[in-house]
Amino acid sequence: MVEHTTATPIAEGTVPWPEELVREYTERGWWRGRSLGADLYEVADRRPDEVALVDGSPDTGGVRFTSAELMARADALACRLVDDLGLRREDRVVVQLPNCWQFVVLTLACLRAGIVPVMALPAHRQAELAYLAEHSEAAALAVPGTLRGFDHQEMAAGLVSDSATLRHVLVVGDDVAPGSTDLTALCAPPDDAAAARARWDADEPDSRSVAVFLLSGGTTGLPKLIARTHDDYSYNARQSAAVCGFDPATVYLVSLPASHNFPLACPGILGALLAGGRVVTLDSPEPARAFATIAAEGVTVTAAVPAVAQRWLAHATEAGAGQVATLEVLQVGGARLADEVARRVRPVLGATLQQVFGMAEGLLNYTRLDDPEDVVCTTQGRPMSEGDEVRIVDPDDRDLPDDVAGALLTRGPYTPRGYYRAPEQNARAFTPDGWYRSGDVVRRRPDGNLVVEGRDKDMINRGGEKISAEEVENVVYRLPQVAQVAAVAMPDPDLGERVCVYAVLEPGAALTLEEARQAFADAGVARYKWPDRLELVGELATTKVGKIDKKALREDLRVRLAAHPEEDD
Ligand code: OOB
Repeated sequence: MVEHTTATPIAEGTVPWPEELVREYTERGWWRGRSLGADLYEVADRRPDEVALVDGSPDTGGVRFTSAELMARADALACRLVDDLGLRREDRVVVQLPNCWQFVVLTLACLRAGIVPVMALPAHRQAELAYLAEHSEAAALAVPGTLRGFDHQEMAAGLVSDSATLRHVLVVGDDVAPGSTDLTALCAPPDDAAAARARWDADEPDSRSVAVFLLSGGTTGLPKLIARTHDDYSYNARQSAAVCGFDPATVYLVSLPASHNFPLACPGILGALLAGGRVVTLDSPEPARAFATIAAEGVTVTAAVPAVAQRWLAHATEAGAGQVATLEVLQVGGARLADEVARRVRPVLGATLQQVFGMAEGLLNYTRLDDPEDVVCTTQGRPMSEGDEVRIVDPDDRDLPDDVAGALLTRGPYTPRGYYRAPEQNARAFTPDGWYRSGDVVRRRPDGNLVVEGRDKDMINRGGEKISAEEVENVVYRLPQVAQVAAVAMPDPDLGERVCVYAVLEPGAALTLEEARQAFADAGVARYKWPDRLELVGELATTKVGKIDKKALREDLRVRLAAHPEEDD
């Protein structure tokens, strides 16, 4: 056991917006100057007895809470986190839960108490979680007991014993080990709901303090944390809800991992609740289960990545679309949706497609529900807020005219000015006057809609999950056989992209794809980052300045795939 240290205050690591913009955002009503918990109560108080949360998953399902019940449980959990576990305002909790009602109650409890969830993914393993806990100086970790055959509770116990700050493991599951805390029990209704509420009403977190930490899409060796404040994240969810037409009749299905920005707040769980609608959680987007849940709960809107949308289209083509008759809007984002697939959404599913081009760093672009079919099927929409600033620039940061593709830079009322505790990365990813370099290559049409043409960042987008090439390369470099390595995106009909690793070996050495994947398992890295294909080569092409030429490698891969599509090592 290591000695526990006390976490340093969050504010030290965040980059605030300039004060004159804070005034402007506030004057224009974008920032409300109050906590997300207060926003949620304002809505819940108008419709306390309406069902706000339904859990549709087999393990945690059968749960339906009204708005009043949901908020009361969140307040009760907030009290217990503080009184029973000793957590304090600004303490961090790494949240690694599947989509379940406890995820929602925990998130709302954190918002009420000013405890900050760090939104990890169920797919993450020791490597990612240890880093997130350390970098955020987390005091607690919330995990499922076992999920898809993996014992998260055991992993969490190991992380706690190696960590200087982690003190608690919160578990959702039947077999809570001694030493762990049963999160479901901690989410029980309060004895005195009015008292629990009054406590947090009187002790609201500051609106400019951090509400949640999101994870960056990954271009560096280690993921970056994005500190989203109550002011900015509330606006993110409310404005999204307005643009997407969310209202009290909305029934929103969350089947993508809920800790992603898209299903969490675009408009997602928070947007649905803030619009007075209902959230239905489901722990997988598997088509048969998703369709059955849509039918059972009368789901009106949901979010998918293109890979999921394609599976749903295939399922509907085979099994019919009768079960999704209530579905009015299918949001698709996270990766480029092919125009041909986009065109099939309305005829096959009977729902309006909405393309969403967003990022955990902020900027959200949506096609609008009344846009012409051409806009909906061939563009990724336009910024949701009047406050969004977008520039499309050439390699020297000079603005480009409409219809010419260039790098997308952005600033605005819900796009933070820097990553958390990352001054070096901030110097690269943000300009001195606060523009975020998204790494996306886009073109703006004269009608204002953006078309994503590609990217200039070293990232692989595997079915919407972002993988840093550098992170993959760092793991492969641990193998003694390897002299040089480069990870590149490999085109894939189902996932859009997969991970291909090019390696130059030491003289006389050998390496198989299986051995390379084993290195990822040994390092405790999430499975979606493991290489799908290995290409052994004599040398790696370099650019004029001596950097590995990834463009040339992608072209080489295209040629190899055309010649030997099935070969994978
Ligand atoms: C969403 O957020 P992240 O942070 O996982 O990834 C952001 C990156 C973007 O920079 C872009 O490279 C890519 O994902 N992306 C898209 C896209 N939506 C995201 N590329 C092409 N077409 C799209 N429609 O992925 C995210 C966050 C909020 C809402 C929706 C997606």
